[in-house]
Amino acid sequence: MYKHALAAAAAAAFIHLPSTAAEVVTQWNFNSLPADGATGTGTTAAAIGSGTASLVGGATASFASGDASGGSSDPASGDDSGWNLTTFAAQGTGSGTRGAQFAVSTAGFENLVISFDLRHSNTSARHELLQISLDGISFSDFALFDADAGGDRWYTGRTVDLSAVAGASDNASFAFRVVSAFAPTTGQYAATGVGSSYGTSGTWRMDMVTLSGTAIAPVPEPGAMALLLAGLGVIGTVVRRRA
Ligand SMILES: [Ca+2]
Ligand SMILES: [Ca+2]
Repeated sequence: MYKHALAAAAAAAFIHLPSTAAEVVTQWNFNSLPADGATGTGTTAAAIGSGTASLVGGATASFASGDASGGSSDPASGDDSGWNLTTFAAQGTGSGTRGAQFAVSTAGFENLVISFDLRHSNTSARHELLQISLDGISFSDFALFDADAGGDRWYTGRTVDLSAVAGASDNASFAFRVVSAFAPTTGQYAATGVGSSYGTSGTWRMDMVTLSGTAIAPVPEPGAMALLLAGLGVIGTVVRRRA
């Protein structure tokens, strides 16, 4: 019994096992803090962690209910807002240029996953591009989503896995965008609603924009590693002598 306790205590002292559980690095829920009972007010400040949400390409935004039209995945009730984007590009122009940008440092994290909810109005663009940037300046297309179930409804849990993207991890300059895009091969925006026509005043309402990851395990310094090995050797000697 004693030798097991000794070994456990020694191991705990020398070995710090890193956690591999995914955790939220930064999340936006767009809800007022403190809650004010009005979904028409909200915030672009991160609810968890830190980062900067901004509009790109001439898009404008207000706040509107995150519960309407089936609701986002936000568990908040009573004051659940979404970030309501509009003023999109004219038909046939500006694919991949208008929407929202989120700058988040991934310093200390790897195995990154981005997820978000997006409600498409009927006259909004049916296709959304997720773009990523490793320097916070130049963005490249990473994933295209299609709101193929129609408009005036939420698409929850849009997800991209960045674990295979070299340079996304541990990067203080990381950023991503969600922007409207032409339907593939057409050079035109498709309206989300069946029978609807695309219009620049269509809306995209965002909620639960989340970057998750796992903490990067610290690399032991050579001195610490030597100490660890020496400690394990001592434990082994003690255990053998007491056996
Ligand atoms: Ca509010
Ligand atoms: Ca919300």
